[in-house]
Amino acid sequence: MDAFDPRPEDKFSFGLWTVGNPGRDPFGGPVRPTQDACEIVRGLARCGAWGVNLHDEDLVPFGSSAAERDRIVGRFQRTLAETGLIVPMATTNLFSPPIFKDGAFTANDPRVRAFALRKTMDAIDLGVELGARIYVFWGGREGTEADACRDPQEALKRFREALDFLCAYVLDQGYDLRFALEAKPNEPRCDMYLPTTGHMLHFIETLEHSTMVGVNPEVAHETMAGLSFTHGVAQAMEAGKLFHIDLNGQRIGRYDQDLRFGSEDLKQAFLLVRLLEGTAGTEAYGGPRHFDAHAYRSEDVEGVWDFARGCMRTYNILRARARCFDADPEVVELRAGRSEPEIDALLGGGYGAEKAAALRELECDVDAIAARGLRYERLDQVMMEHLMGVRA
Ligand code: GCO
Ligand code: MN
Ligand code: MN
Repeated sequence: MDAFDPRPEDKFSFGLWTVGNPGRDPFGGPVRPTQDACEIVRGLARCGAWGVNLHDEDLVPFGSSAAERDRIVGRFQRTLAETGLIVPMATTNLFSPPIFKDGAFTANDPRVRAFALRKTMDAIDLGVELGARIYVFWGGREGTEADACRDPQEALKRFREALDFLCAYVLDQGYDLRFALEAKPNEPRCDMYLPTTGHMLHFIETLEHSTMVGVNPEVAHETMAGLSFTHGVAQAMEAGKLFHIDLNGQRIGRYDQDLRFGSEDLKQAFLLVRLLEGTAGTEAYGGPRHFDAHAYRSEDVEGVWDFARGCMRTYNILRARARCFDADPEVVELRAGRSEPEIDALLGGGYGAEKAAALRELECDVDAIAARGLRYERLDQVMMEHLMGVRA
């Protein structure tokens, strides 16, 4: 045990499908045995995790009878009570069953869309029964290869209709549940609808019950698109829409790698943890820190727990490094803004004719301002030295 080992107050969670991933890929079958869901919960508790998330089918196999479902759920609930783990988030598998090969909520066949709604209502009931307060929607197969198969505007309308329906279902049942939409640019489809967190943030504003819907951004997904994950997350936080987050590791330009958190993109991971923890003085994120990642295919079950501990330790180490960085007097000085209250007053609080006139009168030595060095090289190097552990 050391200061970086996870504790329940760190709010770390894993999906059953993450540590339960048997190492299957498009080129080869499983390399690890399928672990029983209750065993996974016990393993997570031993590692210091706080929560476990699931798709309906991770726990209750597709096509189970009602009696079978209740038996499985009862056993799972007993294991949760025994270990103290909670289920903060649940979601629906709308991508594995072959019926969803053309998408679920956006599929052209209305019977597929109806089945998707029905499956999601059942999965919401299951999630709520297990205590989930957040419900994730990842548009697994909502996309195309043959793009002429449907008008992409129609796809958005269908997606909206489905979410409006499901929000109303949740309200009708009196459930205390919020939705979090997860974007991904491609994979498994050639192009997915609503490919980035930015697309999602706008789409949410078009929903009937938009206040109960936020985002679940994933490191890998935004990085696949070559975007700054930290900036996307910051936009979601600023809008009060960061309801959940999927942490993992990813290199730009690759398939969805879902690697151990921080293993490939340490600088971005540092900036992300700094943002989430608010070490620079901004408001911290209070929700679950969920790892949507899996162990290398080289690993046996013991290696899976090395992977899980690694995700959580890296997060805690980065949090400690970010605190040191933001408390460093040199950093405080390098980041100090130039405050000129009179100009700030002109810039803030909206337009006014007098302000416009005052702005026109303001003295601005453009050459002197342009000639001033900003010392961002030094700032970034100091950050790197904190990150590399040579500055305390
Ligand atoms: C992926 C996604 C999924 C979702 C999960 C929960 O690329 O496979 O990240 O893992 O996060 O289905 O919605
Ligand atoms: Mn993913
Ligand atoms: Mn994900």
